[in-house]
Amino acid sequence: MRQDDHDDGQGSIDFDGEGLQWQHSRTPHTPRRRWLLLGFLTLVLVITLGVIVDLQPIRHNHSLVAARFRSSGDYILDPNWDLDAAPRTRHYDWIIDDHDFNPDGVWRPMVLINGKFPGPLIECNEGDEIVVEVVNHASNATSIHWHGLFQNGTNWMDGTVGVTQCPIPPNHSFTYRFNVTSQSGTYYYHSHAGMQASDGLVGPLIIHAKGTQEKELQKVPYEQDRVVMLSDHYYDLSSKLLDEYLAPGNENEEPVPPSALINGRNIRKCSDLPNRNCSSVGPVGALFDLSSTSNTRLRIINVGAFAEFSLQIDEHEFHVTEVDGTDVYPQSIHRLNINPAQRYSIVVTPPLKEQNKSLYWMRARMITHCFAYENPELQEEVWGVIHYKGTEQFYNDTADDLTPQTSDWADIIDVECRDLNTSSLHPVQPISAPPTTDHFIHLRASFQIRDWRLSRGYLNDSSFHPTPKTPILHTLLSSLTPQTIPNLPNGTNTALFNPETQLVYQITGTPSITILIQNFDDGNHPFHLHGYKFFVLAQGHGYPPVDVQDTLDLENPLRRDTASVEGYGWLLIRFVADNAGVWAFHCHVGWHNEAGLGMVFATRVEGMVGWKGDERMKEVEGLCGG
Ligand SMILES: [Cu+2]
Repeated sequence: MRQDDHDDGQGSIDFDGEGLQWQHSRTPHTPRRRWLLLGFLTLVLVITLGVIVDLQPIRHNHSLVAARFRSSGDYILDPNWDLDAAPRTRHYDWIIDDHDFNPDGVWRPMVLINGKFPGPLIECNEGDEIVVEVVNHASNATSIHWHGLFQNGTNWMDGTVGVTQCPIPPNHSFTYRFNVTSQSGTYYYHSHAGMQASDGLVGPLIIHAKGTQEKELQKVPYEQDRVVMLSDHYYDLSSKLLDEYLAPGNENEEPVPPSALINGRNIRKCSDLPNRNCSSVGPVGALFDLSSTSNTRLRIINVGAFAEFSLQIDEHEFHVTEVDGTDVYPQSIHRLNINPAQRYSIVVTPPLKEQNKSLYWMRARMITHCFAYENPELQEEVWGVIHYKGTEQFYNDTADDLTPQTSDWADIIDVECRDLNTSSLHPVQPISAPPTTDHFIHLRASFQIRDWRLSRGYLNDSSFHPTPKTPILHTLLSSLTPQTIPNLPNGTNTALFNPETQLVYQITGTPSITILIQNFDDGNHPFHLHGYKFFVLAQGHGYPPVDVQDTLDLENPLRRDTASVEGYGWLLIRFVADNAGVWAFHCHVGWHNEAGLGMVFATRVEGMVGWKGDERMKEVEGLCGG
């Protein structure tokens, strides 16, 4: 039965899918801490469900939810974009404010940019200058980080509270201003103040390679280009959930998200959520109108706080062509696993007309295996609709037929939380990794319960604790003079920072740095390095082979800015430390980052002399006064 007949917009296509049903247990969600206990039983269940459920077409006889999917112009890249335009400044005015909003039906407090969720699209050419004036009308302090951007020469615009800046207080404004150079592809921005990103402060940032380069770097031709943001979704403010998560006695039990969104949308059945203020009027599912005659590039971004997603479009294989801003030779897959803060472009080819269908489900599943407990409100899947324009003659225009009749892939879903296997993805622009390394840094990642029964994240013996009002950059700059530069030591800076709470690894020159992270925790950690792309040399489960450094393929490894170390696994990355500044290196699971799973690299420190008096730097320092 249809729950409402609300008409929600002009010029939009509404599919009131009478037949949509949500099957709540299509994938198993076993709390990871009970995995050993439930091991065999779960395995049997997984296989049984996989075989019985996955092979069945969508049924229409129960759990009916009146579902509406609306096509919208949001996050479609401009088809007439001028790739040859002279470099220009792109100016954005943002007002950040508190709002009550119900992206999936459930009302919750959020923090939004210009009242929009997710935030507005930033689209620019390589070489452009981005200027974003942020006016903070919200009740809490904020900041914006430009995820994956090198910020070469403008480290102070990185937007990381406690590392490069003080937060922007309520009723204050701050203007971010930086050039976008030497990179293109799919990025995003998000608040880097606490876990505000999870309260709504996220949005896409797309950089076009100049001229004909973009088409040359993308090896599968496409005509349409758009952004698909996936995110887990909570019903409470992150600050409230953080208090509970970080409280004494909580053994790193991350809050389990009850819901998930595609481009900020989902449709929950309010009767499933009796304890929530939920209204079905308003929310609409994401619908993507794609051309039926040419390919579409979908830039997938996981903007969520915690959950890894597995994304598929029923009955479609697609090509992966970009990873975190690195164009790669296409590889065909049918399920894309994406961890928080990662980006992948996929190019989708319309199916043959003989298939007689114009509507397909896009399914984004949260991989629930790494959730710490059962959340009764959890709906682990969010579905969107892919609609091929101009193919309406192939279906009857009745309500029932407007529900996609497509079927899931039959193969078993990978339940582990780990990165998509990227070992066979190779960049189109080849760069060899340095054959040797100048610094080898071994980080043991763990969660430990120490004083006051507090569980915290550790890299070796350090649990990062930011001091928002004294950012690391500012502290470091006060000590830098032309006289001190020649004698700067390399390694952990214990002179200025307490390594137990602020591990700052300081390096001069442009050496190659190799980091081996070994994970002694059962959780998955997508590590992100600010200011760089690193080479992903190897990753795996268990202990790294003793000769791992001798067996690496350094010819043209994947370059990205966020790579995961799986539970009880390891990750080996290398980068050339040529970007002057202080750069956070941290787990991008918001909860883990707040629990201290991070550190800072201060690189090419000699290049930072003179920043102290820089007029642009002074603006940032102004945020710390008062
Ligand atoms: Cu983590």
